[in-house]
Amino acid sequence: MNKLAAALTLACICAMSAPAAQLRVSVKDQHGRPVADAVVLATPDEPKNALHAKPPPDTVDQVDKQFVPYVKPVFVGSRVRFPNSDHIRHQVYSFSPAKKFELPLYAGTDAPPIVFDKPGVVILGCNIHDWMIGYIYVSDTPFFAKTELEGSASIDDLPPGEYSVRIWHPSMEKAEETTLQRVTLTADVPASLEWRVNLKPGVRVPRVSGAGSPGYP
Ligand SMILES: [Cu+2]
Repeated sequence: MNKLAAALTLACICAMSAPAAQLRVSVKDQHGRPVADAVVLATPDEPKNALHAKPPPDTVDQVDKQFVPYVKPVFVGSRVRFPNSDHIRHQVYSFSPAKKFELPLYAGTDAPPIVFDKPGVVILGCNIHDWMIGYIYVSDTPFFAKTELEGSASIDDLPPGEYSVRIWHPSMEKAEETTLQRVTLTADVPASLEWRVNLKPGVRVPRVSGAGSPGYP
């Protein structure tokens, strides 16, 4: 490569890497306890040229007769596979308006991927194991994250600007629209937002994982 070509290449790379902002969030419940599995959604006022040309393929596994992860946020248009890591068969379905589907009884990785092409909450169930419940949150914005066990999450590589940010959790008492917060994101300093949300008690009964759980044919 001659010097001019090298200089041009460098200029292109620099132009492409625009400064990005970071948003850190913390979610707690009415008792001040950290809330895991909350989806955080940041929507810019000005539509941004989303860098996510094609969403990466995602998976929701089935392990020990539970959906793993319990909550899975994906960008609208994403393909999701539902591998079955159990030694029994599952029949995954959803009746949710955002995506109605049913995967006939299957084992292993036999099931074809499902495309989630409409924003909204998709509640997953299994026709064989009534207690199995999981959620796919189909996001209308490419800028989202999910809180970890300590109730925190971070959305990186955001174009600077004005944003509306909301959260969603399967046990939240109020609609996600009530959680809206405004924030201005700049490239130099990470921004932080906090939420305190009321969760309905005792919605989820996690099953003990590991040996001893009986199998079904
Ligand atoms: Cu099942």
